[in-house]
Amino acid sequence: MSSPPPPRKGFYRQEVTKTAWEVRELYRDLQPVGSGAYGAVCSAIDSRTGTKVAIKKLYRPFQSELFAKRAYRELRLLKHMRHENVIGLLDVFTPDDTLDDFTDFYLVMPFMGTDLSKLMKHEKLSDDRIQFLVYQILRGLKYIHAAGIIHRDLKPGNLAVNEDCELKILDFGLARQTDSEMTGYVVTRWYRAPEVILNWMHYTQTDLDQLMEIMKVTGTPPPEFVQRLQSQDAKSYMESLPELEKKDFASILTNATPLAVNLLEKMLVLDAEKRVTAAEALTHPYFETVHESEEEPQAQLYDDSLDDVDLTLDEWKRVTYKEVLSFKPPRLLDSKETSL
Ligand code: N61
Repeated sequence: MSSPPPPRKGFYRQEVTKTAWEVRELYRDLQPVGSGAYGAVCSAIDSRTGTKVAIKKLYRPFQSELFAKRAYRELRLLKHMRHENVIGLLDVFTPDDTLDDFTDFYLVMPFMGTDLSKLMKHEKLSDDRIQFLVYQILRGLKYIHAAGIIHRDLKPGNLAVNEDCELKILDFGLARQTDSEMTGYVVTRWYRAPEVILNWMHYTQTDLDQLMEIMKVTGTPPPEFVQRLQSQDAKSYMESLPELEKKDFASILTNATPLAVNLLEKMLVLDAEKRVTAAEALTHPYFETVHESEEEPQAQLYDDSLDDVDLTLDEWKRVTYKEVLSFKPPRLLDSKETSL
């Protein structure tokens, strides 16, 4: 039996929950924090700063063209993001020496201790904290949308929060949601935007039920909305519905302040073209005490020209390897400043 080659210089090997991790020596004390079909995440300590980081190892990223495209896209997206309210990359590395050997890479980002889904289960949030959290969500979304990127799975579980109530938008996407996880009275389906449901090509009863729950509040849309729908199935379904009137939000949201109700009336509009944008919502009087236009930057446009192309596995490897090698870490900030 030949023994495995020694780890790359400056790297060490360790088994974490039955899988081999080979990471830079500066990341100490690996602890598993989550896993799924597409990858696994560990927390670690960056020994240069003593700060906690999250390291994601993608599961066999070059096992198929589809996996490779997904892995490439995640790396490119994360490399593009430099904003306090969006997850960004601190580091990316491969333990493989050459393009020919390239099989794995690891994404390093700031560690976030909890998410909004867990936070909401454990505590009742005060109005001030809700205002600060929603402000940060919209500030992050304004940045992401300016890049031309749409988050199609924005939900409390994808909103990471730390002890100081600082929030970052991310996309765990460690596994595909199964149909059964999407069925019944479950949060996994509550946050789908109506246009995401309506643009989906293979509706299940669950999707249609969810759309109905939305329209019980927003009312059914006018015919001009239905005409704009791309899919004939979606059109036929919408035309078959009895007309529903929009509910008075103040009478459903009895615990919300009048300003909050006013903002929600503008955000929860079925027709995405008539809905306020994240950038517009930030200027709403609800945020008067926290909003500062000059402090709400927009991303540069994201180049997605490779997102819809079919490359061979070797080509995906080459473009991904190039992205790994060309990564420049963000400036290491001193402890007074916030990271990324
Ligand atoms: O968040 C991602 N990937 C990601 C982000 C995005 C946008 C929000 C920019 C659209 N798209 N994609 C694909 N990956 C990721 C998320 C969480 C994670 C590791 C990777 O695990 C933790 C991160 C921080 N703290 C604890 C765990």
